[in-house]
Amino acid sequence: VSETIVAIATANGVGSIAIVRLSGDDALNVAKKLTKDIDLPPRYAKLSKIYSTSGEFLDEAILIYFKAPHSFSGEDIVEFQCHGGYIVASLVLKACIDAGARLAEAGEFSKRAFLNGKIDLSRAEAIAALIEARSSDAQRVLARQLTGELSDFVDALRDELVLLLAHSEVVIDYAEEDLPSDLVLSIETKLAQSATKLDSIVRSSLAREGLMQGFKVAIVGKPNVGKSSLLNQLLNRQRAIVSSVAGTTRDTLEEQLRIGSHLVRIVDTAGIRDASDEIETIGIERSLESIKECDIVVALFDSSRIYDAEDEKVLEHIDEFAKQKSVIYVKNKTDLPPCFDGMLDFDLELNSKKDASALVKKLESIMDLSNDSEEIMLISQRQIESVQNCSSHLQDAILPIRDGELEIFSYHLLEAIKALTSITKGYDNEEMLDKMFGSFCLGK
Ligand SMILES: Nc1nc2c(ncn2[C@@H]2O[C@H](COP(=O)(O)OP(=O)(O)O)[C@@H](O)[C@H]2O)c(=O)[nH]1
Ligand SMILES: [Mg+2]
Repeated sequence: VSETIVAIATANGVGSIAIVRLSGDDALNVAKKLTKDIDLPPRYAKLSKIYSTSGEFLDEAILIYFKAPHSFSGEDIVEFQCHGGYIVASLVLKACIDAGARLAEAGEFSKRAFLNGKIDLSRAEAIAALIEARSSDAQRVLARQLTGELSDFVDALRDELVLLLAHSEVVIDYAEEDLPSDLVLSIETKLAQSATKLDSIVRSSLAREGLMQGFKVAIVGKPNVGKSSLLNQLLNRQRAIVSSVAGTTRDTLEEQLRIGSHLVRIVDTAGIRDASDEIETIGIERSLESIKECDIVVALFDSSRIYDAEDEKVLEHIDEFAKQKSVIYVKNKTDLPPCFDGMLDFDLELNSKKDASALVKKLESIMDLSNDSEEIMLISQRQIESVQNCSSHLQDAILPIRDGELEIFSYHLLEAIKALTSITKGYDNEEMLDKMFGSFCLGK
């Protein structure tokens, strides 16, 4: 018997409708108490008056009953579509609690859906992330996961690995001789191919992290090149202090904006130079940290001043990471008489006090490239760790199978399967055994 839980499913605030959702064995009883016993056939939308447990009229609402197991959670669910706003839904919620339900914990409906086999873990994660998504990039990635793309991949690979394991378990248990060499070779190849595939999924997921988290863009350059002006221009408001005094921005400032379908987290940094005091030193360290952490670097140079040691320092710091990220080299202050004499291949020319649209366009085209990949996308640290773990055990299984150390091979393969399985569900040893005996006819 499951406790009956209740929660307001819609966001808090003024809106036309709010949904209160009950789930559990007693959901229908609770609903009947509040409606003074209406008849609720499953899957019908039924208009009814709602009363508190002391008989006070609260609201008129539409009730829908989803009979177990045909509901989101797999349990009996009743949903009240009551009037929105700040008060009505919370009164209906309270009435449900007075009638015997308890307040749901965060994620409890989804947890029950998982426990009842309605969704696997990767889908549960996708639902949770979809609700929090702040860009249509993230929505696209999550929609793919919701359709079961990752689950299907995990299940298919898992079936193959379980079969490999079954081969070796059979030999360990029933034969004293080695595996045939062509079988060893095909197992080795399968292990190596699978590990390569998993590594490439991790790599491409990390490279596209910006789709989910927002792309981190760092504006860097020596003092006074116009970094803060550029941030303000991108945000369309005076967020950062702009002044002709070098060293005005002493800390990093992060703001969010949307460019096309992308969420961007833009960071304005302290100018990179030999600092004049302790606070500026810390600010500059943070600037360097931002270069390291960002997806895209916007490197600003002042076309009205000569190329100097400070510009060179900026280039050095960028070069350290240039291979791993996109760098946009910008010649700024092009409205002033040119004086810059550095040998640099600029991607853009700007007047950061006036117009940043050329940069916006460039950023958008770089971020659009991330959307092109057909590769499976892992959306959480949990998924990434599981896949990495699986891959490393597959690699560790290669030598043992070659050397005929079947027990070590089995151990690593089993760990690989466990890691993979943890993405969608718990590891089930019974199932492995069923497969093993189902696919081999031993005649013993
Ligand atoms: N003429 C001109 N001046 C600019 C431009 N961008 C910034 N400035 C000026 O350069 C000075 C430093 O700008 P700021 O944005 O604070 O530079 P930061 O130190 O790199 O953040 C300020 O006086 C700005 O008004 C530009 O494109 N053209
Ligand atoms: Mg500044």
